[in-house]
Amino acid sequence: MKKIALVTGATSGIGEAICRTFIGAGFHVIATGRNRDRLNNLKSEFADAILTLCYDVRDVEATKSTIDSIPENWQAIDVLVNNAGLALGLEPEYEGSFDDWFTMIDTNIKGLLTMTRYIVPGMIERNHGHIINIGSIAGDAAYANGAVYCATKAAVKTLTDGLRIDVAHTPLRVTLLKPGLVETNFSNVRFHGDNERADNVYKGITPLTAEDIASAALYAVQAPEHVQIAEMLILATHQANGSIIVRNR
Ligand code: NDP
Ligand code: 8X3
Repeated sequence: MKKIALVTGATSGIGEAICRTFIGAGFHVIATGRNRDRLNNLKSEFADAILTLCYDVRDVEATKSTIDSIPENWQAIDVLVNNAGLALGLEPEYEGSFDDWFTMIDTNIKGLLTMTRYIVPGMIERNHGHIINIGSIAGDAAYANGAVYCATKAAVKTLTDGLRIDVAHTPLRVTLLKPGLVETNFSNVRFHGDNERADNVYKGITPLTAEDIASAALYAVQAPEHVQIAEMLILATHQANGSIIVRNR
């Protein structure tokens, strides 16, 4: 029987790459996101290998009713990838926007927690499953002007560690992936559509690609059942930590 992976934020970047990589490895994928057009494109491309679900992870009721609507033959989810997330703004903590902050907190922390709460009980019942949370180097230490985003990713680390403790008596595995700079739509979103500013983030360095992170996710999932890849920090070669990036080498 084919394995099923549910990926949040599958309409772009890392989430979309994980969908493609997992389908390439023989998975059936439940791709979720808010952008109906992009979900429809994935459905046209992958047909029966994909189920698409359109909802906002910040909306607890919509999340529950959408998950409840999953057809029976897609319900036995083997892998949950909590990827949906974003950074908004790059400003000192005493100047940032409340809207930006609360959107990050609602998406990156509360959205991840909502998905975990609704999907993991089925895994516990079936005595089988793997949860992959997308954290970040940003969760390891604050960097200038990024405190709230960094705090959300520090929370993702703590929630991942806590879940790993809470399922340690079961065969479930819990993995935290912590990428550094990955060139996706991330910076365009962070800078509210200022594409020139976004492009500058990746100037003078070869950043990671979304496919690099998808390969790491697949590695964790394909490890033997007794091997739990607890955490992976994945950086571009010229990035040393959240603050130190050596450009033009
Ligand atoms: P993208 O902007 O390319 O993708 C983000 C995805 O999250 C999109 O599919 C987006 O969908 C979805 N999303 C955002 N908000 C919501 C929401 N409220 N409900 C449902 N889906 C939502 O960025 P990345 O692929 O780079 O980001 C993916 C994850 O990786 C994030 O958690 C990010 O924090 C993390 N990360 C990124 C790094 C990077 O450098 N790029 C490095 C480390 C971690 P929509 O089109 O609807 O907005
Ligand atoms: C995204 C990586 O360093 O731009 O989480 O915050 S960084």
